[in-house]
Amino acid sequence: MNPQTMNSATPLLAAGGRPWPAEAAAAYRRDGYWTGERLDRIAEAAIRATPDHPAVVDDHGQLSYAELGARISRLAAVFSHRGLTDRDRVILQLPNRIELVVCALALMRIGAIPVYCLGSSRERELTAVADRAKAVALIVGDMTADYDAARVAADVVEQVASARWVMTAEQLRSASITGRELEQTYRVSGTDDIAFLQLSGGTTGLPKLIPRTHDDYLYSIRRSNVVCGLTPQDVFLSVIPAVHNFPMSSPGFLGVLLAGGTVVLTEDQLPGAVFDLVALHRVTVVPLVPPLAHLWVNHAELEPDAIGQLSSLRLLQVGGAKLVPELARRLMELVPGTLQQVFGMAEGLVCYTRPDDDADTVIGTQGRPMSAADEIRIVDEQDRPVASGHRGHLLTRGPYTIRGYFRSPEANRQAFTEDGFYRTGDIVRQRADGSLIVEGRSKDQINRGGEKISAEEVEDILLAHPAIDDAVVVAEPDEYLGERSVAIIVPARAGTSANSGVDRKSIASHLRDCGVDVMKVPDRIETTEQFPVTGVGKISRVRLRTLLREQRSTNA
Ligand code: AMP
Ligand code: DBH
Repeated sequence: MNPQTMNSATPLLAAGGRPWPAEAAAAYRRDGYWTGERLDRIAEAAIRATPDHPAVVDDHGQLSYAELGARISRLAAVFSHRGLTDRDRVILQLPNRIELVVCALALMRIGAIPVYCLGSSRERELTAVADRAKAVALIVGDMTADYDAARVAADVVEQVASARWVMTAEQLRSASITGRELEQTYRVSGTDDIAFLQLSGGTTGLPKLIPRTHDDYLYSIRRSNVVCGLTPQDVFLSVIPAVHNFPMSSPGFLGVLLAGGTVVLTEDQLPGAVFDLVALHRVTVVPLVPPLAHLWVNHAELEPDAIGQLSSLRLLQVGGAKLVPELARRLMELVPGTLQQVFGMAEGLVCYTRPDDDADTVIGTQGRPMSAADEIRIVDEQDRPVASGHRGHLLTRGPYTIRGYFRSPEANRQAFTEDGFYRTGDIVRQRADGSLIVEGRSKDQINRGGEKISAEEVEDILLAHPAIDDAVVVAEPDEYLGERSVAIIVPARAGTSANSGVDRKSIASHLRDCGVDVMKVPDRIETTEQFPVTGVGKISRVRLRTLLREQRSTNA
């Protein structure tokens, strides 16, 4: 039963990323953070203890723990039969359905490495990611009215030398149901090697790949389960796409499978339908991003009777982007005693407010690091620690925070200090009790309701437009999303009549033609003759944001 561990000379993490230094790794093992268990066995205890308990439910059906276990081993055998093997990278773009859970665990069972992509990813990003990961296959969702995922994936296979085949969600479903159940032994790498790759919201031209190991990720899940007090009675609802790090691991659907609870996945985000699901399944834990939390309070205000549907909730988690105190207060009134702020990142560090924190802490802070082994530094521009309680750049290191992105030596030089701290790009202040308050950001990123967009990536694509001479993308406040993206464009002069072809519609269609993610299309387009510059002649984003603010207040 136990998979053999391969004593490979170069684990993938060492070949393509940056492992923890041997000394740190030894300490994490010695102190019990890293336990040598495999992520794909996360549901094993519950499969044995409570085989009939519901494990995963979606909008179409459900699986007990015994069925989940059987489906994982069947699909693992199918993948193995198709030639997939240890360390093969596989792009996974699946919606909130049972097969996402089965497929991710089945791939890891044979040592293959899922690369999680969002449903909004299109050809450009999928190609870049498949290329960087040297993916051998793509597994994508069913065809919808406006997106033929299999066709786009086939185009990616054409363009990426390593990529060989595509499988759709429908094929996956039938394979995991009809495949032969074989409890096989697979040769797999050690638990300190890469289990899967997450995409970073990133600040550079293309998304970076975040390598997470079995050891580090399991620790972050185990610790999250303790902080959140998960039990087999918990019923967890993922309304946000479950491939995000937050609903996957903080404590996420994986934490719930570890605890032996029930995971409910839905593709429906409308609060009316979601409230019905909460009532139907007696949901206890829900992670939300601020825009969804906003929808919840608005819905409850319009339909006060609906509030009763939420009576089973014990933990309403909000994270991914800053929760403003006003919305936090309204949530506290909606479901008293259940709010938890979560400030985390796919690179590692996760902070929680605790269930017994006082109201001020829950409303006014983004929580404190979950582990005693999380090292936090708050520094100025020269990496010198700021005075206690002052704002500064947040750096972090610990047993579940990566030491480097996958195959990105250049990015790693900027994103990590020499002694291995990750530069989060967040500006924070720390209270005496350890709680962090997120005050802003130093990275060129737009946090669009929890979805991170790299300004540089969108700028690069805009610059390829024939009617655009120069372009800068910045965030501006949005009542609902928190932030939205604005592209400020200098239209080309020679040969084109100024402004022609630079309205949002034509730009949106240009971006779509380039295969850009749906959510990365700027929400607003502004034109200008030239950009303001800083003292050293660089384009001043700060000055651009101020100009936009001034413009808005004159227009208001
Ligand atoms: P990523 O690195 O793409 O996983 O995104 C993580 C980033 O999301 C963090 O570095 C923060 O900028 C932002 N973030 C996540 N949770 C919160 C939160 N609760 N409040 C403010 N910002 C957050
Ligand atoms: O935004 C995030 O990436 C995030 C938010 C909350 C995260 O990765 C997490 C919790 O684990």
